[in-house]
Amino acid sequence: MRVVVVVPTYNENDNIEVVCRRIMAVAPAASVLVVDDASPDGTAATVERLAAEFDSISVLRRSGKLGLGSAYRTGFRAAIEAGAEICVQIDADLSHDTELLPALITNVELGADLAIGSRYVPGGRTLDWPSRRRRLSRWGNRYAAGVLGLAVNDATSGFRAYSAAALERMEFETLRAEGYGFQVEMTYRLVRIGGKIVEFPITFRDRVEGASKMSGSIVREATVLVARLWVSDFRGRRKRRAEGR
Ligand SMILES: Nc1nc2c(ncn2[C@@H]2O[C@H](COP(=O)(O)OP(=O)(O)OP(=O)(O)O)[C@@H](O)[C@H]2O)c(=O)[nH]1
Ligand SMILES: [Mg+2]
Repeated sequence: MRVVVVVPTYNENDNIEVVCRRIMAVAPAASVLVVDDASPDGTAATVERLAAEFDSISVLRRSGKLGLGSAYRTGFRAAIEAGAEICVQIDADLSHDTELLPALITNVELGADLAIGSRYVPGGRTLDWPSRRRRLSRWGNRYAAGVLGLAVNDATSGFRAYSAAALERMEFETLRAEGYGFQVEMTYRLVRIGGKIVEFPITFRDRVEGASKMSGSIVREATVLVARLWVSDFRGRRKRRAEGR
């Protein structure tokens, strides 16, 4: 199946060449689409240099820092238009193990609508994160899964593969969240349309180069979003009950 790996970047010049080369090494048949938000550190120029070497690497330059969620929405649409049947998500900061890309892709080829590289299934791990950050991620996941009734252990993971058909069915472009909320909202929407999710264990490593874009506003966005999804779910259930369905 045709695979496009979408890599969102903001100031990842110290990482992007390594991650692109690693992807090409483990998944030579895939294409890489970097979605760069006018990174001041020249990330897009580095990708253009790589694109001259590899036909299957390209960069989509956006005008400014418009957010992770919208970078993926734009990237998925461009990938599907270019013929992708599977759209992969991976961070540019080498936190995700590119060696596991073939496993992500195979899971979708075998029928999953979404394959998640998960830190919170047996065998999954997070290395080098300070305990505060670890707790935030763990509790964020418990909160989202508990409130929304998602049978998913790592709904905030950004290492995933979707079937393009499922992305279309879930109308991904109507979603609005940006940070971790984006991953949760996508997972929730996929569950609601009856999509099939497979999780498998990964080891997540903290970034070595570059700065994190994680912020208080991203955590707030995700917290409010989960509550909002719960309210709309509750209203939907009440309405269906009242209509006797
Ligand atoms: N295009 C684009 N990419 C972004 C934006 N914000 C973050 N990214 C990229 O999204 C990926 C994940 O961002 P990180 O800063 O690593 O965030 P994180 O992994 O949640 O946090 P850390 O673990 O602290 O690094 C990286 O490849 C970033 O460069 C954005 O606004 N636009
Ligand atoms: Mg990161």
